[in-house]
Amino acid sequence: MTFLDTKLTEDGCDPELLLVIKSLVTGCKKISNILSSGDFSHVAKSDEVNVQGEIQTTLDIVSNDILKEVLSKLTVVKSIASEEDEHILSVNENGKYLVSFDPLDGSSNIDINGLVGTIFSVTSSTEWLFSFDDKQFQRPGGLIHAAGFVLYGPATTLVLSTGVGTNIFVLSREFGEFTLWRKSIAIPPDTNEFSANVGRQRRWPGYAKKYVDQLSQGRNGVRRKDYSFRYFGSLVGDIYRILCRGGVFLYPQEGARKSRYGNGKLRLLYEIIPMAYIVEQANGAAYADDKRVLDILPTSVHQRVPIIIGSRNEVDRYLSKAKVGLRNAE
Ligand code: P6P
Repeated sequence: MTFLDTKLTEDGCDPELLLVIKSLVTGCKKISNILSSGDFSHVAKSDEVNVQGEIQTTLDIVSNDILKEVLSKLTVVKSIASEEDEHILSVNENGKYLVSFDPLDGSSNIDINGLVGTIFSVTSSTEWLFSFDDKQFQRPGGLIHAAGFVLYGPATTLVLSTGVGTNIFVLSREFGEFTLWRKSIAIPPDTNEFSANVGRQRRWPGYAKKYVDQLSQGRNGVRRKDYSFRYFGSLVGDIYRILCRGGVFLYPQEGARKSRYGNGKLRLLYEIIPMAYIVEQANGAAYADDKRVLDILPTSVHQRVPIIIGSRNEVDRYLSKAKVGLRNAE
């Protein structure tokens, strides 16, 4: 029994759910090996554009194929939703679980040797819907059974929650498996670090602009303390830092008519719901405007939402502005 098996079994993880998680982890170990192999032939831009309108690297495609291949062998999996595929993939009509993933989040950072990762979540299937029916994935994130992400950094780390806290495992190259590194993560409720693409601030709602302006004013402004700005341009990297030492990450929706991010940039089903689950299990908070992420009912597989996520007290301060701003905008 591996370290991961032991910990998840101790946490009361259903054996069939454990099988799905282990298969995902096996796929991520393969992706990690490719990334660290030094074979940059996979980094090349393919001539493919995915459903998001983003040019895929061959590693996006390879990672997507690896995860679909390991999951397609499991009779307990009914359907798969992937960022890289327009439509869901049917696996087994009688499967118990649905799996959603972003196979290689932040892949635009590969050619600068930046942080990338795999994000996933597992939820129950719906008996009366066919395996090819997208409507199966229209379930609030609060119902998921497990969420995690693997960060391919200097070390390959697995962040995982099955509903009894959030734990961090690190891939031991010696043993070839993930060993428990940090148990029951607790995100500090306050922080002095914030994370956002402030190059897009002019497009944000007024309350979001005001919130970040006040952070930038530091001790000379109403917040009366200085803040640092940290941004990897990679959701897995920014959330991992927040889990380790606190912080708040935001990607608001953009008001400009021609902006493609009118509802935000990040995808609800396979990026934001798993991250919200992981962060809440670590005493943090995650909201899309004034709505708790895990209460939102997804309406489509590739739906985008705005997000603020991280240290709970900091998220609450943003929400107090958002609620006023949204009321005034009505
Ligand atoms: P921007 C990566 O492409 C990604 O989907 C997330 O990993 C990351 O948080 C975000 O987009 C970065 O977006 O607009 O700052 O490059």
